[in-house]
Amino acid sequence: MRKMIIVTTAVLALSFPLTVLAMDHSGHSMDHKAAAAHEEVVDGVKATFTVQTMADAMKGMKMDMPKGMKETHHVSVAFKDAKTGKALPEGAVTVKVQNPDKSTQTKELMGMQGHFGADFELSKKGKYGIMCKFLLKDGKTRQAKFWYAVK
Ligand SMILES: [Cu+2]
Repeated sequence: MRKMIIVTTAVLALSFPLTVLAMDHSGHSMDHKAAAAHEEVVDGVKATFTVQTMADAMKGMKMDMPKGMKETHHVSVAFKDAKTGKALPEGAVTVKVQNPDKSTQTKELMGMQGHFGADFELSKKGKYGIMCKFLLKDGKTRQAKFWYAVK
């Protein structure tokens, strides 16, 4: 199934979706082995992000690069209880990327076997601001953000 692009003009803070889309994730059973791009403890939850090129992400999934794909990077995040280390696999996760030219892309991340992921177009060199908003089962909405440089 083609990925769904959530087009939203509203600011992320006001448009946090409460639903998790049911998608076909067969074949996406990988763990992203890439080094964490960012790790942050937010209000008792440890969020670990990875950013991989699509080529690397596809290799990890043993899948071929889909033709004509404009997305260049796979962004994923996994959550754990910071105290117990217990995985927190359920929730609704949105990532907003601020491009080097200040335009933005926003996507709802899909739940994929313990982590959440989506593909973004980071095709220009420069600094991307990656902002993540996540609502986990405890009913709290948390945020994390970091910079990712494309060289
Ligand atoms: Cu993934």
